[in-house]
Amino acid sequence: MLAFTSLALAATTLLSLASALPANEVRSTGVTHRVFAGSTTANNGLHFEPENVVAEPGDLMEFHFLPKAHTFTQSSFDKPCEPLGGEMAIFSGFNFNTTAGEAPNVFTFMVQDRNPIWYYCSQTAGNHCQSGMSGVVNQNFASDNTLARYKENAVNTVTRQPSTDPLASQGGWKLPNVPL
Ligand SMILES: *[C@@H]1O[C@H](CO)[C@@H](O)[C@H](O)[C@H]1NC(C)=O
Ligand SMILES: [Cu+2]
Repeated sequence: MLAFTSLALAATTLLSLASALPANEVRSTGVTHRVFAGSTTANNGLHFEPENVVAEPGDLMEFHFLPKAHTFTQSSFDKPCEPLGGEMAIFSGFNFNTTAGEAPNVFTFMVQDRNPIWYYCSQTAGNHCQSGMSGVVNQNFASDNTLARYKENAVNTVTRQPSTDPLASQGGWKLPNVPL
């Protein structure tokens, strides 16, 4: 019993040590990829632009939101329009609504590795995800998992939200939208 207790203690210590470490171990490259959510030209505005980005670990992805209310919501390839489970899934929340021009804040996260990051807009008014409002960072171009297929598979899905709170965001930062 004593051994068990000290093991449990050790595990707790390790856990608290791990959470004390800086969350981000990837070194910044200083490169920022800007993506516009809700283009006014392509696909009647239901579009991320550019929607297929290749990024290095340490690059920033910076989302600029156009009218009216869009989100960045991470998903798997296999389940379009459904949020990726777990605490590491990236979600902007509906914090970037705007009636004209770009929202005053951007949503930014740092790319951690070269694995694909699939994402969609979780706006259900107008079924943005089913209409093709989705994108990918670091698609594996050797695989059949293409963005075109993701969009095809999205058509007959039902959009799910990562949280019952539409403003809950995780995995990124809400930062002021600074002009270039
Ligand atoms: C943005 O609009 C969505 C509905 O599209 C709403 O749920 C959300 O609360 C709005 N966000 C803010 C910050 O008002
Ligand atoms: Cu949208």
